[in-house]
Amino acid sequence: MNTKTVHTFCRYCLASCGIEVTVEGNRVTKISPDKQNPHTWQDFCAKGRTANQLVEHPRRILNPMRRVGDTYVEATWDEAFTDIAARMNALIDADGPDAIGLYYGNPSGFSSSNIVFMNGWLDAVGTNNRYAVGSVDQNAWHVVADAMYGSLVMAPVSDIDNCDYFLLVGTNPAVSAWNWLETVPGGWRRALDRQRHGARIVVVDPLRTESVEKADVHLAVRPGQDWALLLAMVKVILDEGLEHEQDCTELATGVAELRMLVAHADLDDLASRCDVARTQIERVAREFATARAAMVVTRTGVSMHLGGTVAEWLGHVLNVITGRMDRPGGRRFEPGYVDAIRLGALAKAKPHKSRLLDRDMVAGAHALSELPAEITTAGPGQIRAMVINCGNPVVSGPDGAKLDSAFEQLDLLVAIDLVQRESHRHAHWLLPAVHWLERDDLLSFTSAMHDEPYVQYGAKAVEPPPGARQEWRIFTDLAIAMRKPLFGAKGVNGFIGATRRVARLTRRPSMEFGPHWIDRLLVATSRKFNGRRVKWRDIMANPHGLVLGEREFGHFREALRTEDKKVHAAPPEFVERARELLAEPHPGPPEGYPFQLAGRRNRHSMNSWLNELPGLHPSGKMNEVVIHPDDAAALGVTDGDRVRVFSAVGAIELAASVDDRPRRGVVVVDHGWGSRIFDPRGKQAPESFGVNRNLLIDGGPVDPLSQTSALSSSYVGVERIG
Ligand SMILES: Nc1nc2c(c(=O)[nH]1)N[C@H]1C(S)=C(S)[C@@H](COP(=O)(O)OP(=O)(O)OC[C@H]3O[C@@H](n4cnc5c(=O)[nH]c(N)nc54)[C@H](O)[C@@H]3O)O[C@H]1N2
Ligand SMILES: Nc1nc2c(c(=O)[nH]1)N[C@H]1C(S)=C(S)[C@@H](COP(=O)(O)OP(=O)(O)OC[C@H]3O[C@@H](n4cnc5c(=O)[nH]c(N)nc54)[C@H](O)[C@@H]3O)O[C@H]1N2
Ligand code: SF4
Ligand SMILES: [Mo]
Repeated sequence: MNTKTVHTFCRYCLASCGIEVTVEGNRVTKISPDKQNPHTWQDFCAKGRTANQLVEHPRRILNPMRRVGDTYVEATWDEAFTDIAARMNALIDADGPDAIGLYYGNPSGFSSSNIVFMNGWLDAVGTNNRYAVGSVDQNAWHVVADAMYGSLVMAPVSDIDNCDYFLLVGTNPAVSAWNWLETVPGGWRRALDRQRHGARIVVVDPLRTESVEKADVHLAVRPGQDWALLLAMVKVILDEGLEHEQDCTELATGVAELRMLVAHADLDDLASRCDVARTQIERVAREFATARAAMVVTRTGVSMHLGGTVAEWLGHVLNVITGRMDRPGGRRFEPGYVDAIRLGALAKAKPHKSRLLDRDMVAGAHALSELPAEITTAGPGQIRAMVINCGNPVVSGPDGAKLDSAFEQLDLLVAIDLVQRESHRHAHWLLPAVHWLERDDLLSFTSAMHDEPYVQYGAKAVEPPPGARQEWRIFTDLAIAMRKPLFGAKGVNGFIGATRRVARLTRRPSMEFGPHWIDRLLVATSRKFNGRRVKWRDIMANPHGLVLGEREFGHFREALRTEDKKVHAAPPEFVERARELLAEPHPGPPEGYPFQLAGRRNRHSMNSWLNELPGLHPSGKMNEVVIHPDDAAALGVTDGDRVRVFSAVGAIELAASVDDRPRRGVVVVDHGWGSRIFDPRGKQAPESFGVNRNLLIDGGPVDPLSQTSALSSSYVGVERIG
């Protein structure tokens, strides 16, 4: 049999590990780390190693499937587009374009073309009902980047190898691989290497995580109270004059407002809110401010709370006021070969206020927590049809039961995915997607997130099943079938049709308009490194990836998009929200729900998927609720007992694991479990792995700035069953 080796990179998470794929015929037989990759193989993990198991998933959707009663039958793409287009157009004719809604999830960002063409289709339809994973993930960061640096996508990267003091807040890089909105290959390993040379690692986390175990200092913060902890550190630094003079005057504006804010805050009050000793806060603040080189990194443990944006902001403030931006060992701006900030500005969505709650969009989308009511509440603008693009919002978002029942009421639900998961239960159409092992991607939009100038072509290793299609193709064909101009630009559909005819006549598929045209254009107009622009043929000639130049400092100022070209250290809306939080009573559990529910990621799962792969999880593996021994004793719960965890909106039953990793009063249930996998082709019973802990999260309260739900700090009760 024909054997070949393909060098490409894993597209499950932003670690983007370089991999070597052995292919026999059209089957992947082995995936190993590509040690010739000059930049990104070091975080290689079992998820990448087993990626072919998803490609060959026994329940994979192989052709479009249409719901008929309680079962599905396979159909052609023509039948799918004709039916979906007719039904959507009828809804639009009757109710207007907002009758169509769309949710897109995390994997959409790992394709170079998905989101571009999805937005093209959304603009064709003209709907404002756009929902995204951001409100259960990184919105706080977008909001902060926009207000402080003038761009939603301005992502400072970690300069690990020069850092002497790591303050890691709400992140577990030992598991999640230092890759949330940045790609720092082997980031955790490199930080530990610095530690061996004298650097200190401080981790702020309510749990004693794998990262905490290696850290020098653990601050076991009360969930959702990082804002108080970080505000206290800002206060110590400003009150004691430990700030970086020059950056506080020349780089940033707003330091006077920060001083005013902290003047009103009391250290003992803040310490008691976050439940970290005042002396410990003071010590870490002083050490951080006076370290030769230091960085604060804030991630999802910070953002998934009602005060998440303020905490995210204060993390950035600490970096700014102590002179950590654009300096060795701090947070750099990597320009990348593509100017993502410029492209991001071009792609800005039209502003829109949500129909029922009158809220603005955040980063081009409305909050997932608003979606159920937007579907179930009658009136102009009600969503009647939905597309789910790479997502599992019933499991990843708040109050999954409410969203599930809303989906059931839709006139039309279309899911684009590899398999049928929980959120696709009520789908009228299942459209088969293409796995990244079967897809070419040039992820130029994330080029500024790598911690050195880098480019690699994500070559496909195998051909997709003949019935599967990439999302860009699906959105293009759907726009054509609906007779709505892709990108909202008149004439585009006709032009695409013409290129398709030329491609057929000349038998040159590349003549057809598609994402490769955009890739070529982006490379042709890319930034120069060392006076030279990378050429398409250079990229193709370097399948292991190509480091384009040195890590450079000095690009941060020029990248700022604020009008005065300064960092806005105290955006008024953040200051006001901080004052609101300061005026709130001290956090405490409501009657009947004494525990805070935190979450965790598993090295071998990717959010709500991959839990089912035999190569990653022993069969029958479930999630558990982790309870501190003192709490367990008070509840009369012992290790392995079945317990019920309940909140005002839901209840789940699972086994207890008694363990002193969480702080007292905090129970932990890993997210991403409890997503059934259906079998639309084989008609076997659905398989289920664990329970969905997000059924316990009330979607009502959100962080007003980022519209994020309290996914990691909601209150619950626990009781032993039987
Ligand atoms: N409680 C709690 N909730 C959380 C989190 C948490 O830490 N705690 N984390 C949050 C975070 S950070 C995130 S990013 C979200 C994730 O939330 P989502 O993005 O909504 O959900 P995922 O679990 O990533 O599911 C992705 C789906 O995309 C499918 N898929 C994979 N690749 C492709 C592809 O190439 N094409 C198509 N069409 N489909 C594909 C998968 O099969 C899966 O069904 O969850 C959030 N929810
Ligand atoms: N193996 C694996 N890797 C992944 C993913 C995955 O699902 N699996 N997902 C990828 C994605 S989409 C993302 S966004 C990134 C996320 O990357 P990270 O943000 O690093 O994600 P986690 O590993 O969940 O770390 C969050 C930590 O925050 C802690 N935490 C919870 N509440 C609080 C709080 O109130 N305050 C503080 N200070 N800490 C708190 C949790 O205990 C947890 O240890 O990881 C990416 N990498
Ligand atoms: S899933 Fe694992 S192998 Fe893939 S990019 Fe992330 S860390 Fe690397
Ligand atoms: Mo995420």
